Amino acid sequence: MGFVDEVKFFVKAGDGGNGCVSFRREKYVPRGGPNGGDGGRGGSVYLEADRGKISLLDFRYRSHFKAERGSHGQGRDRHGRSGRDRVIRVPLGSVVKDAETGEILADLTEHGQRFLAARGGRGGLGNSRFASSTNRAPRKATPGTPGEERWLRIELKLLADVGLIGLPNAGKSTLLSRLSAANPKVADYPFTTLVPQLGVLQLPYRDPCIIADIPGLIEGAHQGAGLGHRFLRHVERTSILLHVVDASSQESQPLDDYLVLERELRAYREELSDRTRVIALNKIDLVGPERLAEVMKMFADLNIRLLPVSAKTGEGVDLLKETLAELMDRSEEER
Ligand SMILES: Nc1nc2c(ncn2[C@@H]2O[C@H](COP(=O)(O)OP(=O)(O)OP(=O)(O)O)[C@@H](O)[C@H]2O)c(=O)[nH]1
Ligand SMILES: [Mg+2]
Repeated sequence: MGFVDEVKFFVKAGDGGNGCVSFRREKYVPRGGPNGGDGGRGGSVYLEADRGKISLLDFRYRSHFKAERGSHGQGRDRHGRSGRDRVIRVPLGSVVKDAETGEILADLTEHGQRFLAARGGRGGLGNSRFASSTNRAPRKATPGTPGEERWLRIELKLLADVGLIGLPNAGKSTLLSRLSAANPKVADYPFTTLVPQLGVLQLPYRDPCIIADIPGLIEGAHQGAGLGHRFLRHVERTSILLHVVDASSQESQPLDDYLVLERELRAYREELSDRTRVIALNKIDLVGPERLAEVMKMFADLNIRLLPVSAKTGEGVDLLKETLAELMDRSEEER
């Protein structure tokens, strides 16, 4: 499938190496002093956000990650080598939790941002550290401390500016391919899109706008109907929700579809109800001008930006792009 957005895995940092007990042995020095070196530090395990990663797929093949242990100290005051750190690359938007308590430990949203997942153990001290005027030949050294270990969870919440939502077949993926260079699968059956897709909308004189297309939602999604509502997680952080409604369906269906979607959004997260919204009234190429006027009237009371488009022919798409650009500017000002 290529897209994994929830994983559980185990991290174990390297143990510290032990300190060493050793004494000098030289021909003409009868009682050589202590020369046991310290143990090396154990390697740590880090998670690092990487914009090149789009999913947590790597974790499907591997659930245990270990950093190298520190080497033990040796005679002649040789300290043990430190263990190498282990860096696990994760996608931007990775929310790291303690798998046992559910506590959020980190939210990795910027490229290069790191989280220390398990700290390496400290190296033990060699016996040369314990020499004193009263004890010139200490037989004491300390062991290294164990590296930290724990179970973690990552829940990926994609970072996008605009979230495309709608019933199956509304034309979300077709619209994404119009707005961006993305080439998602499009077909005339429901649930064509099974996992979220990202596209980049290039706007003149502005930062590119990232659009997330998620699988279609149906009534009862919050109770598990269809593919359920878990993919809504990926629009949680978007500043704009772009509703795609099929304008070509009969009677009051376009408005009913919209209302179903809104109910599902609310059932998922109440906070989503005050997110900026735009409605793309799609498939207008299938609708005559009179019916279009009728459908638009149904939405009039909602007081939400309504844009008639055809994702298929491209009609209205430029105006939609401009509207998104304007709303993006506004949401940046508000921030
Ligand atoms: N006539 C017409 N057909 C459209 C338009 N937009 C999409 N379609 C068709 O509608 C069907 C569904 O389109 P998709 O883009 O796959 O719909 P979706 O909302 O992504 O569907 P799911 O991924 O299943 O949720 C396809 O057969 C498209 O060709 C449009 O503007 N006009
Ligand atoms: Mg789709």
